[in-house]
Amino acid sequence: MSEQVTKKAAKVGIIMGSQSDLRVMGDAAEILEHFDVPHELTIVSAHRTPQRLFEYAGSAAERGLDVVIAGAGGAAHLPGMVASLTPLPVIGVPVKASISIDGWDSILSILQMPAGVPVATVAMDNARNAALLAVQILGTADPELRVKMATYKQALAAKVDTMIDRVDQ
Ligand code: RP5
Repeated sequence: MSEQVTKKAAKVGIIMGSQSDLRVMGDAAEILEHFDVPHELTIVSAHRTPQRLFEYAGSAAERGLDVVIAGAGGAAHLPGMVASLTPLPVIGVPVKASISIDGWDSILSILQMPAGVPVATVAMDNARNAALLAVQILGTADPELRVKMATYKQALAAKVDTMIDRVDQ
């Protein structure tokens, strides 16, 4: 038997503006691994590699991706530019960059998209929520994934039950 492992085609693309965003964006990959969702992760900078951005976003749908998660900090044009170039849903993660004004630069440049080009924006540094939203989007056409999401939510509720047991007197 061949030793070659067949890698499933990615359904979710995780991209970020810089390697420095990985500390945040790595959480998205962890969640997708938990849900067994095939994904890819790479760096695409809107400002430093615009041609790569055009190629990535322009080919995302035909390569089989269903959702793109894009994280960036500062003047964070990456999610919006990707959204302008692909028919796929784009989820934006505002990353608090070290040179930021408390992250408001990232948040507003991702959140305040003009009408017609939506980016689903999650909380600052919350790539985990971006991945959960991606799983929920995929779940609309995948009953098995919906069941996994329901189980995930039950686990969240169970954690609160534990807190209640600890605190209630
Ligand atoms: C943005 O600038 C990146 O998304 C990152 O959040 C920020 C800082 O990038 P580095 O200077 O760390 O490469 O493009």
